Amino acid sequence: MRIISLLAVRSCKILHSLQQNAFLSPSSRIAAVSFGSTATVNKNSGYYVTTPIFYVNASPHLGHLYSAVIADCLHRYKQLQGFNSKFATGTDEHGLKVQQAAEAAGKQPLTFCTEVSERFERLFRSCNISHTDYIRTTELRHRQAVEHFWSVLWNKRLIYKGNYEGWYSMQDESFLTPSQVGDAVDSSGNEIKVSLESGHKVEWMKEENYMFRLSAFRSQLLDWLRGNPKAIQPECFQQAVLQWLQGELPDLSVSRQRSRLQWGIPVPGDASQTIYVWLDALVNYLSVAGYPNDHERWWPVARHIIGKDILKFHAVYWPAFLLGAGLPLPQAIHVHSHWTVRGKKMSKSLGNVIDPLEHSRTFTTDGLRYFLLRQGVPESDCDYTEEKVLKLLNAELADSLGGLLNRCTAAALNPAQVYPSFCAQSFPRGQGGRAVAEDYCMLEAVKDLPSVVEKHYESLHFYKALEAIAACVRQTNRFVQRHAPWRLDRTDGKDQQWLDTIIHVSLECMRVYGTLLQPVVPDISDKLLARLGVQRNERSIETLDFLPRYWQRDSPFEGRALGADSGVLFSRLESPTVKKKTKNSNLK
Ligand code: ME8
Repeated sequence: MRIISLLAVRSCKILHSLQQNAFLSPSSRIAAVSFGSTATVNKNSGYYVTTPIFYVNASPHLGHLYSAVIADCLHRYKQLQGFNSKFATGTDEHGLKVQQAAEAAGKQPLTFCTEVSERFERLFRSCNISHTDYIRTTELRHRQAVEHFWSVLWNKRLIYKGNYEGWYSMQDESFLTPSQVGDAVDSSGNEIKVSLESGHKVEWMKEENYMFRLSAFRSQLLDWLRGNPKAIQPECFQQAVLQWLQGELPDLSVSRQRSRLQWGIPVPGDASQTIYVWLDALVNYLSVAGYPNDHERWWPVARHIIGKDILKFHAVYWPAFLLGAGLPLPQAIHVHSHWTVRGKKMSKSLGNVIDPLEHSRTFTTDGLRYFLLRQGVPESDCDYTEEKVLKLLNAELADSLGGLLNRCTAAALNPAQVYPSFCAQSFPRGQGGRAVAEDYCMLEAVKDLPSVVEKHYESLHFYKALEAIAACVRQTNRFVQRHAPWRLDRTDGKDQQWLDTIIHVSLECMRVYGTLLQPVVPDISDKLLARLGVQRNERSIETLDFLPRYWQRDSPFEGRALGADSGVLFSRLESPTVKKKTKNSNLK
């Protein structure tokens, strides 16, 4: 304590990092204290990002792909920064609603789960989701992790046998207090009780089962959040959790009678009970990290991407379980909001569920990824319509970025098909050349772009990063338009030098855009960078050195042959195509 207060006098930054580290494992805490600050990022320590594991009671929809694309983008970005990054996704296969869905399909639960899980895997593969692990809760490695985790909590007397009586929502697999329940009428006109948060039907449940001492963790959870303002991001969700923690926090039922729920992991030592599906599911993050024998490397660097619907499970139950088990808490929980379709929640009954595979075929994989990240705002719900997708992709990928590449690499302007030379007299650092004030503004903007984009990628505000890139692409298009290189006289030496300079600067700008866009649209970026002749080992963000010739440094690109022309970067999408495809899909 004395050491902490002395350090605090010296640096509040260090105090802050020590407060954060109050929740690290003892060994990591010692390491953090001895290094003084956690500010220096240690890339060797790795990075571990997860998506929720998705229920297999229904096919994947757009929202599932959205979470996976966010996590994929973060993972790819971290890899570009040189981190050894691990990325896990998968399927949540136990519980009552999966049991009932299998029954309704007339299939054995495991056969049913395998079929749906494979649909998720196919979708992710086809959308370039580059996960390094795919976990299914029916796997043996997971069952062993859950059993071990349960035994740790049991041995610490944090689980006890009790009587649960209260409301339960099967759709959410969630227990609710009376204040979280309201009245509604179902489609047949019957009066029912529903969860105020999700709108799903709830039922009264009375059972003897195992309870977790959640109430004992309230003050530790509050301390964790108060000491870690970025534990849950964006901030509005951290505030929501702090609010919940002001309310009642009853102990949590963590098992169901096996007679009611057979499809799940039995409680160790009591085969008459099945482990609560959320406790089972949350442990997946540890299973992937190698728990219980080999998790020291990955678990302390874990970050969860989740939708706002499952915040309580991740920001209250999960940290309480982890604290109980003596494990470090996740580095951060990144929350995103939901997609609606024409202003309505996606639902089977409304028939408006968006099939992401179908739409990735219509708009291309990169097109759909770009749209989701360009339009998705973590703090608020976003609306999906095909017209919006079409308009955005045509404007930003086909016309703006694709058009720019086309102009600067077309044989008419660049007959030698090289990265032409930069002429310092035409574009001097001071005045006297042919460049005008707006051109210098553009250089400033593109020079700053990597740090702007990195800041937004880091906070998962991808839409802000993409907005900044799109604005720079527009500036570069204006730059080319302004100087109309096609009007220059190639027989005039000075004109030729200026023409080369315009193209050189434009290609340099595009090299920056292509590099920064890699985590979002990997195929398009690859095509763009390959066309510019940028080798794979020249595509890291760290070594991205924009327009070195302007700062009187050598450029490895100047004079280099361009890569092969593999066609337009992104083909314009035609409305009738979209309409026709949509019509067909509606007929299915
Ligand atoms: O809750 N918009 O699985 P789940 C954006 N198995 N994202 C959406 C969305 C929408 N309209 N709808 C769903 C479960 N999502 C549990 C998770 S984790 C240990 C267990 C995304 O199949 C979002 O990430 O219901 C949400 O949190 C998740 O899918 C819920 O998927």
